[in-house]
Amino acid sequence: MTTSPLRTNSARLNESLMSLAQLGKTAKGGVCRLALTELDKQARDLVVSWAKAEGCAIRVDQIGNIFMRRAGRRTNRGAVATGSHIDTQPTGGKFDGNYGVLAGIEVIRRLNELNIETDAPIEVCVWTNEEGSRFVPVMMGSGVYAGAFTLAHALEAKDRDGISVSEALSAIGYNGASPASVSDGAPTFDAYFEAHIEQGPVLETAERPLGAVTGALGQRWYDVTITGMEAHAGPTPMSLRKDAMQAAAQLVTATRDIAMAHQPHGRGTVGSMDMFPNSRNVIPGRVRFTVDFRHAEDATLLAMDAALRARAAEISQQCHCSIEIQQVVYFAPTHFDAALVQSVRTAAAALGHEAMDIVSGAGHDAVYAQRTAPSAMIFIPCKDGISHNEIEDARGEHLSLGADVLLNAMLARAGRSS
Ligand code: HGY
Ligand code: MN
Ligand code: MN
Repeated sequence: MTTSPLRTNSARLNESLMSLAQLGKTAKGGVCRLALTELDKQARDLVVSWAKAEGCAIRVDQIGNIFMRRAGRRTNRGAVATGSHIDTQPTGGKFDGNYGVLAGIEVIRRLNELNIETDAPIEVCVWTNEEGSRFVPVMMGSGVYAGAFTLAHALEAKDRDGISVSEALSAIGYNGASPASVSDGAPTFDAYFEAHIEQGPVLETAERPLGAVTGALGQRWYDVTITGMEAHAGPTPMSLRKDAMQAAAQLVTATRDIAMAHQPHGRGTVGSMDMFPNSRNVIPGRVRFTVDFRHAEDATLLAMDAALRARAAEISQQCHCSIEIQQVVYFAPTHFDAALVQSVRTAAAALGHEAMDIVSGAGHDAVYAQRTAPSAMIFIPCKDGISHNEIEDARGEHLSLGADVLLNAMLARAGRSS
């Protein structure tokens, strides 16, 4: 006898999303809640208060990851976990990351409401600094957990004002005590699911309400520093200049050209740039900018790296400037656990929908979770495929459907004792 699939409470989920979105809300309807700021603390406190109200035990680790645990009948089984992040981009939206955490809270609320005891514990995670906007590396909390980089490397990372992760964590009171990495003894999961908006146009264009995420693009992030010579914009002949901006302009264009040469999955973005001294009648002596490369194949991502460095060497010669390229993030393309991805398709089908297989262009904490336990993601469409933008939006029926899939997939994995 197959039981009919459970449903979450869409009104309650939406209410939680809108309440959390108040913390850092912007005039344009988005959210600016950078990692480890006072606003991040308030959001963390709010989510923890909701989990405590559901009887969850709370654990905070040394990089500030929060684990909110609902007990299962068997205490010796790894938790069936879910979660995401609540830090946002400076011009972020209400749903990126926040949706995955609150869908997890809704799963716990619904299981409590239905008095369902699961075999395995259920856990909802809030991962520290997923966005990588204030502090690099990106997906920092889950990366430390999975051993992608050390706790020390993460704690010493500094923002533009020279504040370290360690100082910021202490300032908001989330410098937890429990081990932050699996290798240091952090508990491993039985499985990890993450619900997230797609942040691209594929599902909406295909008019599909659910995505079964089979994997994610690999990424390489760089800090580029170009050094020339400040000089007067008037008396300095063009042939004698060491103009760092002219060199930067060519390398920025090369970033796009390299991505375009590796379609359909190639991505190349220069998202942040500073110039010095930034005065209209001084030839720029130094330009710093970021490069974000992505691809579905690791070998191609490496070829893009080589192309960038080769082009930089040419430009350096031509412009008489030095060019330093420092790689600050690397992770290979991810393939999520096939059986767990199948459980997402099965839960979607039980709810009357055929989930569309899709590869994530964005990185997610599930990418690092997959290094430690079988992981899978559930995508829902977002309006016009727009994200990392204050106008980010998603439809209520998709938000609740994604949470329904999460609830049923997690329950199937955790097992039901009552
Ligand atoms: O950059 C990403 O893919 C994610 O939003 N951190
Ligand atoms: Mn995200
Ligand atoms: Mn994001």
